[in-house]
Amino acid sequence: MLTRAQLDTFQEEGYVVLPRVIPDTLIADVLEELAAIATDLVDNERQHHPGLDDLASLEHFAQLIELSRRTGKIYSQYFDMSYPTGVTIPADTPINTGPALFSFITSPALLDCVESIIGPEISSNPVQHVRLKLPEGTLPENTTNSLVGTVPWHQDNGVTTADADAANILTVWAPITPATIESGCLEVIPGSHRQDLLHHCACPEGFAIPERVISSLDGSAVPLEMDPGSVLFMHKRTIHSSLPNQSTDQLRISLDLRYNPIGQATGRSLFPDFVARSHRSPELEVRDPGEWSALWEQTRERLRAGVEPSAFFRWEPNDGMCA
Ligand SMILES: O=C(O)CCC(=O)C(=O)O
Repeated sequence: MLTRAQLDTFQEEGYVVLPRVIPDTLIADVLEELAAIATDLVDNERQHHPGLDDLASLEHFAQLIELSRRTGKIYSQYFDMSYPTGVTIPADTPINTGPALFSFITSPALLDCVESIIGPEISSNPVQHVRLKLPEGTLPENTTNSLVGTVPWHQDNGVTTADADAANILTVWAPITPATIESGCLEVIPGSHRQDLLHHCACPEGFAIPERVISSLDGSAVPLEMDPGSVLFMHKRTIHSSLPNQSTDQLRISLDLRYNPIGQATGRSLFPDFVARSHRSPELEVRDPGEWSALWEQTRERLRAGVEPSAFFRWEPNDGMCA
């Protein structure tokens, strides 16, 4: 639950960070789940590239960093709990909908906080990611994949479709490893949620608010260093971005989740939402991680059939407003 003072901060600043929300055991479970994926990946790559045999002596995530550096490949999709947006995907596109992630999304301590902000009828919004931000020096050249690199300035309202503009979508961001200025924490512009939705322009990472617009705004960016267990709650129009990971050997691992009141549009209607908590109709709550996983499997089948980018993006790449 948020205190009155914490709720006031959320209203005033457009965000609030709460320490020690998520139990250590849950953080450990998520780390273990991700480490197992990393190990499988490395084992699989070693079978095809005997030159990678020495990786076996490294710790799981060090193996992944070194694997990415040596192969120049991006492995983010194996860890993410969403599919790529706006594209038709192949049948073998991986996704990570493991039970530890499900336990995190539905964690009672987290949902108590979410309830304080959006009320007791809570849907898990499918705009969600697992990010393993690689050290800059190990990123393949010209990488623009924001699951492993930086994220430019944006409002989350700008990454959902316009049908959800009236929805009360809350962003929840949680570090699984320490998020520091060095490892590439988030930065936010306090009070920026009072802006309307700003125009986002096409950029290599997707869509972003141009730097010239950011520098003309009142208020400067605040980096949010956070420890695992703490949680950031953020308004959908709060302007934010994330810094590069300037460490040499640390993965910055985080989850970004979203929730909205049951029945409201999610802004990504091709992806599955589910009832995470309902006081009114508890029988609607999804409690089985397998059920959640199946929803995403069914989604993959739909995406294989072909998608229109407009089903995901509100901005036109060449709309004449970004020159
Ligand atoms: O985790 C990050 O680096 C960026 C996350 C973000 O911008 C978001 O969740 O909207």
